[in-house]
Amino acid sequence: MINKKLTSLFISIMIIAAIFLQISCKPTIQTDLTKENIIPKPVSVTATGDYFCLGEKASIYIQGETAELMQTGNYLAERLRPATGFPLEVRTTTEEPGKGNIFLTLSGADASVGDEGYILSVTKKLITISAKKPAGLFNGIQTLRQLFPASIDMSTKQDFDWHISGGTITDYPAYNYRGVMLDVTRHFFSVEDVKRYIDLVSAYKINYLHLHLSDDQGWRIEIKSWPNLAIYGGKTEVGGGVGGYYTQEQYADIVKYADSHFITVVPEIDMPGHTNAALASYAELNIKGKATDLYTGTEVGFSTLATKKEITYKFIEDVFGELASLTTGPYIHIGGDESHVTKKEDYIPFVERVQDIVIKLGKTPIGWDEISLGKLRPGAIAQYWSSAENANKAVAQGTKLLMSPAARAYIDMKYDSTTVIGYTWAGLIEVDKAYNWDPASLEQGIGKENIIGIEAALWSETITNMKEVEFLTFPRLPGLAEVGWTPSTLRNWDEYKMRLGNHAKRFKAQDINYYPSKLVPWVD
Ligand code: NGO
Repeated sequence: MINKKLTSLFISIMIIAAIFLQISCKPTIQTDLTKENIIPKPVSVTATGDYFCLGEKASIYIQGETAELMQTGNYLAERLRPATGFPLEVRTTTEEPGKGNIFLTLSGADASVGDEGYILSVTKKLITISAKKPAGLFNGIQTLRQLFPASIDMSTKQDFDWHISGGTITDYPAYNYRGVMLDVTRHFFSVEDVKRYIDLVSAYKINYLHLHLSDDQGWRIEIKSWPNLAIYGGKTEVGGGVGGYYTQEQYADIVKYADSHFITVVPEIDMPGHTNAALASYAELNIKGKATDLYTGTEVGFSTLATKKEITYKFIEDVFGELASLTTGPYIHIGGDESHVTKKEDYIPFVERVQDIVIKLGKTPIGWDEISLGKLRPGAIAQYWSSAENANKAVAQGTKLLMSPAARAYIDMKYDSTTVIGYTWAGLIEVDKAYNWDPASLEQGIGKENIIGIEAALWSETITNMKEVEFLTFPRLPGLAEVGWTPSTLRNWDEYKMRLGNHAKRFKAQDINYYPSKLVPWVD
């Protein structure tokens, strides 16, 4: 009798538990995958109307055992664990896992998705991301994160139904280079700051981080063969603050962290202008052999290396030699902008020789658009920022361009006249202006075939801390990331601004200090 009662009680509990589970996995919001607010907008999305529910028992399965795959699986687990509170173990497998799991695989994706593309399929049973390369899986993971409720980005456990809409996303980038530049010279930013920046920008599929490591106001990377550069030249910054520099160990740590987010670091040592910090550190680099004073102002174009002295090229070989050995990516940026006090007849052979130094080290030189005044070496890249004439000169030499037109992509510009920080020399850049342009039709004579990609540039004369970095970066960077990722035929400001409005919740979950532009219908 007692046994019978116990059995029926057990059955009732099981039924209630089953109903509860069912209810707790019922989506409370829409389940149409095509209506999700993904940024950058994917190439193709089809919906089934179904949904997947992530439960406590879910694991992340990776097919294959390479360290990079494992790292990618762990990355996803680490993103999902805090808010879900689920253990989300990462396991390897040789075949498709059972119901309720996430599956990352390097087989099954069509070759047309390329090195960075992915296919994300969500069924009631399984979430599958397939790609040709781990970078593609990582990009698929960024999309997946955006399919969960925004609370997924919170750092503490949230009570939520972690369901996502069913369907298939096939996606790959329009441009291979989607970068952001951070100027760590005018004001110095710590290793932790740079890592947070990497965290935030990688969520929008940015894959290059250009670090502007030297300028008039500071030298920010330890060079063992020329130690004074960092010790003395890194002492201060704009406004006279304490400045700082990265030791080589710290810098290597940044590069490693970026690599683990599929972001390639591009180091820049600006020359022959923008070199006062070096000229203050070593007298012999000056034309007159006398060291300059450290500089904490914001003027540009007043300094130059002694382009006719051999010691200058020894210095460059040493600096780039050390930097190349710390660089896992293909590029070294040689600057070359605004060398107003270098004579043109000195500037041209200088830039040509410096390109050769970089190439000899096995790296590819990039320089600001002025470098196209000289002969550009095969494979070199010119970064268009202000002169369409220079950009066209580069194209005429068969050189590819990295597009950073100041009036669109300089995210150190103010949003509007009331923005407290930022510059105005390239105009005010509201969120729509940063979004509403097509790199391939911006300038006459420059088409998609001439362009490797785009880069947002954040110069730091007017910003001193991460809150300010975030304010100028968000929400313009997600838009610029979409300019680089999504085919222009699929982009439209009126539709984009609705998607962007839905990212406010995500910004808040990550404590991002963003600019709440009036042009965007924010959904809190
Ligand atoms: C210019 C200049 C930088 C300034 C920046 C400020 C380039 C390539 N050189 O861009 O030194 O910091 O504008 O917006």
